Amino acid sequence: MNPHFDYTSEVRSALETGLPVVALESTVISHGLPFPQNLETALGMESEIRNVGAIPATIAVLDGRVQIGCNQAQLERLAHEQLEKLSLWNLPALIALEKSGGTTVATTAHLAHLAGIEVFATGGIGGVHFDAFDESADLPALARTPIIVVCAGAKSILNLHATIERLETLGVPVIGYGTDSLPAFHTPTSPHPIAARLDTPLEVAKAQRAARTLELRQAILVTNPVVDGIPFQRVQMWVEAANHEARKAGVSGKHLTPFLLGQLNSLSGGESVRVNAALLRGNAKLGGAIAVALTQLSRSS
Ligand code: PSU
Ligand code: MN
Repeated sequence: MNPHFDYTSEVRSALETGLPVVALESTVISHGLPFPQNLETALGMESEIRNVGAIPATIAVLDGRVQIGCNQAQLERLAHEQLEKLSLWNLPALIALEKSGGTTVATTAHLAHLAGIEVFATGGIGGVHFDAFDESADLPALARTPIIVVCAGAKSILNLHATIERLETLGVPVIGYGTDSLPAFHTPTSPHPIAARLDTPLEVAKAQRAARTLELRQAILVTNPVVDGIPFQRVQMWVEAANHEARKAGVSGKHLTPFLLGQLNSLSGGESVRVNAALLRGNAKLGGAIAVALTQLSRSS
């Protein structure tokens, strides 16, 4: 048992008895979505996972303790309070200072794997920004953390071409779930072809087993197209305007992603947040189904 971890009793017993568990990140609650959609979506993702027979474990840091699973009151804190964005570069210091915050994809993947969780669902991974030298810690974390990450592709605020090239360089297995092109978060398709396609949770579970048996250290990145998305060109227009605003306002570093998402929300009249919430729920549901398939595979072998 890691001395920094606090488990909810539900998640602890699920992990001990080998029930399917899906990790969820919390930066999307603390920084990615506005209140009250952030809380509604956090609860909605948890129920999608339960509905398919798995246990959700939202991961966050509260008062310096790593939470493996959050209860309702803890989710409310993440949704209401002004908290830190916890990436790997500030995690140890903020734990030392007993701070609280939402964990990014990089941090959540690392902590979930350490807790013995095999599947993690999120919205969009971080990647390569248009701003020179700004590359998310999510990419190298995916390169060294053997966990399944279900996402809707990379956020449309990123340089998608550079992001997919970087994933290839890092040797991260990228799967199109029922698609042959990289989903672009708010949009189900993009002009970028994807390396491999799988169509069922069982196929993904088998790919994960193969990756582990072959001793790959990378995550398996399952990209799941949003069902009721926004056309690529329209999102691109908003993204260009948002990036322009960011440069004008001099926003950079860890503030850039939340700033751009906020800009998209106002430019789209709330449409981007609606789609963001919908894709998060869809990814949670698929993560749940994959976790269940993994358990079934383990039992049958
Ligand atoms: N996707 C969203 N909202 C978010 C994020 C992703 O729809 O808030 C977060 C994730 O936690 C991701 C992080 O890991 O943004 C990437 O931030 P950065 O580019 O600073 O690494
Ligand atoms: Mn960054």
